Formats: sequence, C-alpha cells, structure tokens
Amino acid sequence: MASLRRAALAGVLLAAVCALAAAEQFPLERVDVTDPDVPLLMMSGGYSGPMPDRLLGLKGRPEGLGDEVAYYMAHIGGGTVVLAYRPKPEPLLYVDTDGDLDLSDEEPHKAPAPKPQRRSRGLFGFLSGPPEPPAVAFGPIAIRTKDGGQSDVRVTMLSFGPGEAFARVFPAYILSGRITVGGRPYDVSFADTDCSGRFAEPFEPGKGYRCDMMSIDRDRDGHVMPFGLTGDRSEVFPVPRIISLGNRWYRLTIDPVTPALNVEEIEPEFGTLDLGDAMAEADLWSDSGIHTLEAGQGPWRLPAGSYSAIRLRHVARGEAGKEWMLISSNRSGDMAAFTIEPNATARFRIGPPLTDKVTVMAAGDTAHIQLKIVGQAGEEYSAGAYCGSEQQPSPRFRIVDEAGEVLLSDKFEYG
Ligand SMILES: [Ca+2]
Ligand SMILES: [Ca+2]
Ligand SMILES: [Ca+2]
Repeated sequence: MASLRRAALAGVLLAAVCALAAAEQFPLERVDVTDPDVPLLMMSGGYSGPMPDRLLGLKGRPEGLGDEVAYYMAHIGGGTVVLAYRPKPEPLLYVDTDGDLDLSDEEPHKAPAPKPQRRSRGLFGFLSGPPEPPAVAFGPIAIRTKDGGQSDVRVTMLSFGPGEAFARVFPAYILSGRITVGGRPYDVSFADTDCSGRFAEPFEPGKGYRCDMMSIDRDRDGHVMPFGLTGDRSEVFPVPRIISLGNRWYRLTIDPVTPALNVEEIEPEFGTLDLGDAMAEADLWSDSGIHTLEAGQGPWRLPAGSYSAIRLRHVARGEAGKEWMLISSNRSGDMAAFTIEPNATARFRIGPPLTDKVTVMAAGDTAHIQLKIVGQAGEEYSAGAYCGSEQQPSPRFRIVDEAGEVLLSDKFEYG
C-alpha cells in the first residue's frame, strides 16, 4: 500500500515537472509600421541632423543632386549608415544600403506626398503641443547589416525650417501576437529597435538604450503603458530572457523565421541586491524585465542576471519633514551595468558622501563648464536637488583670476 502511495506521489511529481517544462508556441505576425511615434519604438533611431559630408569619408556621391543635398549618418545594425537627402523639387533619398561608403551605386528612393501636419505627441503618447513639421516618409528600405544580415527600415525626414531636416530611421515592421499564459491571453509585440535585422535580442546592459524592445498588455486593458515615469507599471521594456506574469516566471524564445514565440514556465534562480541605505531607490532594466525598487523596501530578492540602473534616487528628509531627492538618470557609475549571481548578494552604496566633478571644454574664446555631483558608486546626479516634485535653483559659480578678482558670476543651466 505504502509503495503504491509512493508510486502515485512520484507520478504526481513527474506530472508537475512535465507541466513546468512544457513549452508552448504562439504564432506572431509581421505588422508594418509607418508611424514611429508608438510606445514600442520610442527608443528607436533617434534623430540625426545633417552633417558636413567631408566628415563621412564618402567614396562616391549620387550625380546631379545640386546644392541642396544634405548628408546624414544613422545608427543601424550595430554600425553606421550614410544617407543623402535632397528635398526639392521632388524629395529623393539615397541610402548606403551595402555599407561601402559609396552612394553612387545606390538607387534613389522617392516619397509619397508629405503627410499633413498634426499635433505632436508628448512623453506618454498623448497628443499635445504645436503641430509637427511636415514629414516626408521613405521605405521600406533593405539595408545590409554588419554581420551580413538584412534590416528593413523606414526613414522619415522632418523639416524644421528651410534647408534643415532631421532624419529618423526606424524598423519597417514589428512582430505581434497573442499568448495565453496561466489561462489568460496577453497581446505582445516585439521591435527590432536597434535595426540589427535580429528580433528580440535579450537586454544586455552594455548596449545601453540600443536594445530591442517588447510590449505586453499586462493588465489587459487594450492599451500599452509606455515607458516613462511609470516604473514597473510600464508595459514597454527591453526584451527580457524571462518574464513574470501572474506571479509565475516564463522563458521567452523567439523564432524569427516562422515567426513564433515560445513560452516556457521556469523556476528562475534568485540573488539579492543590497543598496544599504534605506533611502535609496532605483529603476532597473534587466534581462528579467523592469524592476522598480522603493526606499525602505530593500534588500531586494531579484532574479539572477544582468542589470542596469537607468534611474537612481537618493532620498533625504530635511527640515519640517520635507523630502529632498537627488536623481541620477544617465546610467553612470558601478550600477550602469552589474550582475546578480544566483544565491549571492550584490552590494552597492549610492548617494552621500558626494563629490563634485567640474569639466571645462574650451573652444576659441568660449568655455563650456559642466558640473556633476558624484555619489559613492560613481553615479552622477544632475546638479540640482528636488524638493518634493520641484527642482531647486541651479548652483551658482564664479570664475576668478589669479588675483582673486571675480571675472564672471553666473549660475549653471540644466540640460
Ligand atoms: Ca553603396
Ligand atoms: Ca535587434
Ligand atoms: Ca495595458
């Protein structure tokens, strides 16, 4: 009887292990993107301004373009790609699709009539502000990547004034689908944000913001909460290796050829992050998604893996209970890239004692002076503390000559 019970128990355990290991595959479909102003593409491309063509090392140029041609360099597929744009009489774009720095071997791309003006979108995707400049849209354009692959991109030229246009390069399509996990359906999308030609490359701290992005409608309200000040409520984040949904963990693997997404339930290994000071807060990007750490809640148990602090805050209480905050948001210092090992503790100390770092860049008779406040872990804070939600006046400075005479007294500007 006992052995029967043991056998039954073993069977149950085996079934549980099998249930955990079963991977499920969900189809993804290719969805064309013509508007880069969607949350998933917020980190894509950026804007490239015109640059002097003598700096580009071009071996050949397209003929008969006249004087009004402007040259650009865009980051695509782990390298840079040169573009030439002539706005008039009919907009033409040349792209060095084979990366040989020769534009004379390229076909011109023509654009349909410019899109009508519309109001620009703010940080959270709401329509606000003045009308955007007219946009001239090209593509899709197939570009050979550094590793011999192909990246399909679109290029939008935005004119801010006569003779001045900015280029925005973004992926021509995303992969979208619906997965069912824990009995619940979730809409997911993946963008080859860095235009490498490879989808869903998991987050690596060293790549910074040039990483592929994923969105998931986690709360299933039909909208995607963009990345911003929303911390871990954000539904857009760098593609993780593992993701938590409904308190369980899943490994995501993309099959870009089919295309399909494999989802497999796993038991991840955990480690600990200890920031010591109870007043330290952090927003982390990692290969296990976004983590928001709040003051007084640490140390934190987190999945083992790669991390990058994209925002650090040191909070202090001043007189009358006022809350002061120093904010570091430029991925600086030891926490810009770090690892949490399984069953081990990663320790960092941020915030005071602070040191200041002044850099002076002189060009001709102009000097650019930059002040940074540096914390214990090498993290750089903007030089003005926040009290509540208000940033305090920026620090003042004086430039004195050898005799101590004040040559200039002014204050730093934020930026
Ligand atoms: Ca070429
Ligand atoms: Ca990619
Ligand atoms: Ca949502």
